[in-house]
Amino acid sequence: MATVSTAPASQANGPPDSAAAAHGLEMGNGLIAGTASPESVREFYAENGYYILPDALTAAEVEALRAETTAICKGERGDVDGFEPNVPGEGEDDVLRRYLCIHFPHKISEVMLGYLGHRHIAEVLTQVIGPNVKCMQSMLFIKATGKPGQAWHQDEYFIPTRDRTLTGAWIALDDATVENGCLWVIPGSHKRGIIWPQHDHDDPRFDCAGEAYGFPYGDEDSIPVEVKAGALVFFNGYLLHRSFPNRAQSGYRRVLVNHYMSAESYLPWRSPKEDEHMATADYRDVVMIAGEDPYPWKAYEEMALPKVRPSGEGGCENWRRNPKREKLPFFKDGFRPGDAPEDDD
Ligand SMILES: O=C(O)CCC(=O)C(=O)O
Repeated sequence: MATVSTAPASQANGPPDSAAAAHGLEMGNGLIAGTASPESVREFYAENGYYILPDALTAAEVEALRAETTAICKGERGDVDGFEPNVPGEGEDDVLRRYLCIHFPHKISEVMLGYLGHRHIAEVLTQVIGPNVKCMQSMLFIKATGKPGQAWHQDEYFIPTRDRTLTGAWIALDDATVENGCLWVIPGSHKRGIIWPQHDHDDPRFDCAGEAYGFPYGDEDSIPVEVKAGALVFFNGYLLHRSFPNRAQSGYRRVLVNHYMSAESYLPWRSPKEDEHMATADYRDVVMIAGEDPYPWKAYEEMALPKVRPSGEGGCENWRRNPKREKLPFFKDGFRPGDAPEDDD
C-alpha cells in the first residue's frame, strides 16, 4: 500500500520516461516484465501511482483482442444492455462507432475473461498488490474518432477497497496518443489517500460520468501517458486521471481496462444484504487472478451484467434524470435499487 504524503504531485511530475529514469527503470521498447526488478517496479508505482509496461502483449494477442472487440460489438457474443439492433448492410466501422465503452465484457466473452489474468498483468499485480489478487471489473473502450473522454476521477470513488489496493490494468489495443485521447494522470496524486468529491459537469469533452473537484493539483501537474499498442498501464485507484476525446482524423483508441485488488480485502461495492452488516459486505462476483482466495468458504456470485456506458452524445441530462440510472440494470437478481454505486468509473 502506498504511504500517505503531503508532497505535491508536481514534485513527481515530468514525462513518464523521465519519472521512470529517476527510478532506474528503462521505459521504452524492450522493457518487459522481469527486466525491471520487482523492487523498482513497486517503488516506482508507490511513488507515482502508475507503471507502464511496453510490449507486454504480442501483436497476435493485440489482434485477437481487437477481433473479439468487433465480435462483441456485432452482438456475436450475446446481448448487452444498451445494444442497438444491427442494421443490414452496415460495415465494421459503423458497428464499432456505435459504442464508446462496454462494461463487463468478460461476462460474455471467453477471450476477454482469459485476458484478465494475462501473464504480464498477473506478474506486475503481484508485485504492486501482493500474492493474492482478484478482479471485479472489465471495461472495453472503443472510442472511435469524435468520441468523448472521461473527466478527472479516481477509481476508488466507485470501487471501494478496504486496503486501497484497487489497481487498473489498461491494455492498449491501439497506439494511444494525445491526439486520439490517451490517458492523462497526475503522478503522485494517489499518495494523500483522499477521495475527492465529484459533481456533474457540462463539459462536452467528457462523457456523463462525474468529475472530481477540490483537489490541490492543476492541469499543469498532469502528464499524458502515450503508449504503443500492446503496452500495459497500471494505475492506483486513488490516482487522479482523465482522458480527452479522440480527435484523430479516423480510427479508434481501443483499450481493455480491468480492475483488480488484493484478495484479502473485502469489497463493499453494494449495500449489505438483508441481515448483513456493512462491515462484512463483500462483493463476490470476482475472478481470482493470482495466489489463493483467503475466503474459500465464501461462494462466488454472478451479479454483474454487461452494459453499454452512456457516451454523453446528445447531452447527459436525460440520462441523469432517467430513473433507470438509479436502478442500475447491470446487477442481477438480489440487487435492490439504490444498493449499488451510482455508476462505475
Ligand atoms: O481509457 C480511458 O479513456 C479512461 C479509462 C479510465 O478512466 C479508467 O479506466 O478508470
